[in-house]
Amino acid sequence: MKNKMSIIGVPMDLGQSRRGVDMGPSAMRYAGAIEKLQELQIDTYDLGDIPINRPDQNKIENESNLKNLKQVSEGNQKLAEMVDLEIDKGHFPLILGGDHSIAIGSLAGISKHYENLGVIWYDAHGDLNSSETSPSGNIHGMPLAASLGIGNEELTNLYGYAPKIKPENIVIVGARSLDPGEKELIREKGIKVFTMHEIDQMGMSKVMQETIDYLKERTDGIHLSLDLDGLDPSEAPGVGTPVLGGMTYRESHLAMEMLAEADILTSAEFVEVNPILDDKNKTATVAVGLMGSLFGEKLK
Ligand code: 6HN
Ligand code: MN
Ligand code: MN
Ligand code: MN
Repeated sequence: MKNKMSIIGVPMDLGQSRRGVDMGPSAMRYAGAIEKLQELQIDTYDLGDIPINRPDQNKIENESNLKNLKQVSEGNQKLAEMVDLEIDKGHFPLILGGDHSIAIGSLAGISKHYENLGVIWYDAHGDLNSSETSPSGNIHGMPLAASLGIGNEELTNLYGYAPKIKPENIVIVGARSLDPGEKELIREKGIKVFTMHEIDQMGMSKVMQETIDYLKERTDGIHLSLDLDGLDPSEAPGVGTPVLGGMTYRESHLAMEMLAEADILTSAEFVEVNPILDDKNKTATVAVGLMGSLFGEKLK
């Protein structure tokens, strides 16, 4: 991993319907994210938060069924520019969300730099909906599809190009809530998914080893997109769309340690931390604990 890291906060809560996830970057900073990285001898540049415009309450701006499309696109455009610039400087981008709609901007800025960007999508959900298949109209359920070039053009073509990633370069880990249209897309595109069923049967160690081996041979960079709702809500309660039966804190630590050991990541993001729904900043604290393992903290 690169020794220079740029931290970019994205206080975005417009990709879904529960307010508070815009405070995710603050919650993770409060839980000691920056200090943790510095402890690990990483040269850390905290760039602060990207400004996110709020929709005008007096005006109905939405012409599509996607909630806050304009503001979500604008925020993601700024994020893409910033991420692109940091990679140009040779820095490792670490993005703090915000709801998962921000992965559209992250991937738009990152993927410019790679022919075959790999993506590890650590999440209870597939985030593979489009305007046609979405049950909610929430853009945080669409970033992976948008990055594949599927869905509303303002999202798929963000930052002026599409697609950002290829289906064969994606691995979803921890899925346990997939909508019918998402399942169909997974089948159609042959996307690799380790559901909770496979994690239970194979164990996290084997799941991560297969993920690493699979991506290592076919990609030239790997982005980790970690949605805190991938973890079980008993250990990460501060999320907007919790789903029972998730990955444990220990399994997640192991996953992060294996990624650190393999030294394959070129960027990462931690999303969906909502301190309003949380229990004494537990979820942000879990996120920072996982960052520690991901960036090389050793137990002995
Ligand atoms: N997330 N599949 C549901 C939807 O509304 O499309 C839930 C999406 C959750 C998205 O957690 O990032
Ligand atoms: Mn560039
Ligand atoms: Mn997600
Ligand atoms: Mn999720």
